[in-house]
Amino acid sequence: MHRITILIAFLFGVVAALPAWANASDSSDFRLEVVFVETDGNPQSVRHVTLEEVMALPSAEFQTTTIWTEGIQTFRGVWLSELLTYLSITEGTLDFSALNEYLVEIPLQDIVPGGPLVAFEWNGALMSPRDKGPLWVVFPYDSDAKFQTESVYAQSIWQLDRIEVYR
Ligand SMILES: Nc1nc2c(c(=O)[nH]1)N[C@H]1C(S)=C(S)[C@@H](COP(=O)(O)O)O[C@H]1N2
Ligand SMILES: [Mo]
Repeated sequence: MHRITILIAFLFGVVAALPAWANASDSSDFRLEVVFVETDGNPQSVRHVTLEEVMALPSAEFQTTTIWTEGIQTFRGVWLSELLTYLSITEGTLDFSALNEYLVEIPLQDIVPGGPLVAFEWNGALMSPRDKGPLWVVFPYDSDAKFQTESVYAQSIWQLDRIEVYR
């Protein structure tokens, strides 16, 4: 084959591969799994929430430092309280788990606007699983000493992919 033919074949290959590559990096196949575990004998039910659904909810933004980063960070996302309202979750025990199977409970009474934020944007960009995304629960740590505790750090779950509701 001529060198030019090889080059053209290579370019066609690159162009053909582009859509798959773009999809892999834009988290469009991400689903947040919400499992309702009924403790009174009813069957459990599962709901899947897309990133687009989360991003369409009323959003909030704040700036804060974190123990994982250097300097002031900007987070944009949905108050966890807003997401619970969207999912009609008003009672129960809530366990949050991540891609790496890390699991933590966040007490319902602590889930208020100005508390945990389900961030989907960090410093103006979406987050890949590699940098704690696509969803990272963060708190406005600098706004109050009550957010600078080991238990709040433990509730700052990144790569969130599942919420279990026991009611
Ligand atoms: N997805 C995920 N989020 C997580 C963790 C984890 O292992 N996986 N560790 C938690 C705990 S126990 C704490 S104290 C903080 C800080 O973790 P680090 O000290 O490993 O950065 O992140 C929290 N969020
Ligand atoms: Mo921790």
